[in-house]
Amino acid sequence: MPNIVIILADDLGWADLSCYGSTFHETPHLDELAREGMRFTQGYAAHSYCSPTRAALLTGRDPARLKITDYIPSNNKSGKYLPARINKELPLAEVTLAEILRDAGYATWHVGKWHLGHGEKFLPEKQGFDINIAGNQSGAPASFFWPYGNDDPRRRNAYHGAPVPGLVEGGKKGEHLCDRIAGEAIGLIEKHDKSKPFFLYLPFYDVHTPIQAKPELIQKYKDKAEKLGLPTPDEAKHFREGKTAQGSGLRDHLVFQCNPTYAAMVETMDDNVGRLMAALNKLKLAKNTLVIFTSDNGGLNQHNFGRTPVTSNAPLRAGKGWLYEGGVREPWIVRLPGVTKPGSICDQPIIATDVSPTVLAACNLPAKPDLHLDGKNILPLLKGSPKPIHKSIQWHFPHYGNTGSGPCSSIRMGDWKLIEWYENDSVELFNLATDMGETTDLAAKYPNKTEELKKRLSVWREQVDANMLRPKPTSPAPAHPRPDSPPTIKQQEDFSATANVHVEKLDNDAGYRIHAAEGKAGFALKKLARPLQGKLTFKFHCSTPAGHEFPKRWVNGFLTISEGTDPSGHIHIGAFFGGQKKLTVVEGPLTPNTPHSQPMTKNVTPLAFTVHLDLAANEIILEEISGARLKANLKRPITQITHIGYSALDAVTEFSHWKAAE
Ligand SMILES: [Ca+2]
Repeated sequence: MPNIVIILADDLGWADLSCYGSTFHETPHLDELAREGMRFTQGYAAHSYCSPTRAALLTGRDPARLKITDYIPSNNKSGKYLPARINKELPLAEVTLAEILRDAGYATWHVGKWHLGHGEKFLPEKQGFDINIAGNQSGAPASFFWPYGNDDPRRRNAYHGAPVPGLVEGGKKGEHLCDRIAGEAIGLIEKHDKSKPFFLYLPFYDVHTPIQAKPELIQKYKDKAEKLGLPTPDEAKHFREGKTAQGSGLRDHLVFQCNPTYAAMVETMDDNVGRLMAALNKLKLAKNTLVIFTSDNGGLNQHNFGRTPVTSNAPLRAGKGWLYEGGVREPWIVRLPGVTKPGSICDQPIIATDVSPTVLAACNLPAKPDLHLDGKNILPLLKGSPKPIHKSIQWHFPHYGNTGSGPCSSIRMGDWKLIEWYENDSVELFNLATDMGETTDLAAKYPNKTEELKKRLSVWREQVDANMLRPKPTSPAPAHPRPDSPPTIKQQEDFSATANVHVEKLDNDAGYRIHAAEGKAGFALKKLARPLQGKLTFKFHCSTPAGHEFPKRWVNGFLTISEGTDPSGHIHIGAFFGGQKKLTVVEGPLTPNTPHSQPMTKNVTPLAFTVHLDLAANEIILEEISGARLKANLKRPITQITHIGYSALDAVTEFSHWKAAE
């Protein structure tokens, strides 16, 4: 049975490789892989975001059937409707390709990004992988350089930028994550028990954000850009399309590739594909190894929050997060010696959902049509058949995307592609044979074709039991976003009293994340073993969890001290940032209106504070990391502190453990 290597890039666009037309990026090793195998010109991801494609690739089931139709955990935005519900993990009941191959005698290894569920229960080890290196709930590392942000709890939240497990040991300064991951994978191949075939699933974190690359390679592409007369990405971005795009619209984005840092990242990933292939050749395994290379969604051709755009998928339209071709069409290369003719090109549409049934066919293992309900075996195409494999291909996105797309579904049948937009019940129809850039909506010109595809899409949604948008509750939203009733005080793990908050304990010394109820102030307090008196110094910091989006991206974080749990006796010491940007000391229930406030130092986030308390002198000094200080006297002196904790106002805020010194 052949060894199986599936290399999945992250956010790599269709046009990002030289062999797919890039004239700026250099990808000699992937070009070589294509020369040795078959290159698909119309290969697709199963979705326009990460997690759904990963789930489909490993199960042969459509993301809509799996109820994973957005990245996990979803941005949960709503518009005219509430978004569809999603599974926040790949259910353990699903049978993955790793489980089938393990049962068939394969060694099964996961090395890289998992992003299919939070917590121990849903790790790759629970889905058929003997070994998992670097995979967890996270969609991206906090840093691409060792120790990958593992050392800095302030740079991550529960999903985005969570620590990359298993890679702190053995790393060194300057080590790039892609080099390390490929090195770990090569190590497994070198050491493996030769009596067993292996399945290596190698989902690189590259070339997802944060866009970070080796300085010498960045310089190489800066020089190249200059030589080619290319502008910087910030100069080159502008709106090109978006007139008919529905949702908040395509934002500033690149219309050609010119980002040196991204190009450098692409090259590093390409280098590592080369290293892996060299290792297979050296060990004389390449002849008996099926290698599949693709990506999980389209290239990020725009950037939220004013950051520098990354790549362009031109001539395709749009990018990551959209169901236009730029969001879903991918580089797709398959090398299977003895089956794929070197240098062959296939123009038939295929999709990531086809991977599992195809691998089984290549291994001569029985097909699992009861499991792989949506994927097809593409082995006939690999052998050179020109016949279509799919009658149609569908995508389902009942969400409000973080790159601007409104909720929609799409279907491709033959050369036709229809996108159905849910907010206003409209459709667009394109002919990809004559208009691969989806510039001209033909729905009005071809009403019969439009109706046919729309109907087929509707039948398909029924077949896969797709989750749909939900109506909004009819009750009016609260008019005034301030606490309007006494807080409900409850106990939560680690805290003797909490009110209006949900507390998440972070899995290391980062401390806690406090989710304040919408429009409310809340607190979490510990009861001290003995009251504190006299002079005290506290150190703590707070920050916005990375990846939390507006309106929850503001931080209003306070150290709270008190003689009891009654909110009227609390003293909150900390900062409003977001709209107010004020250092403050508040007595009593927390509100943004306080006399004890002064503007905080600009652009200091996360905020580290030292609080000096002198109860005898009735004095509080709040000191920012920058040295800015706010001094306050308490209106109502207190003689002792019995409770200490944190407060947050209408925000999700992360806090370190406070440290007190008498
Ligand atoms: Ca991705």
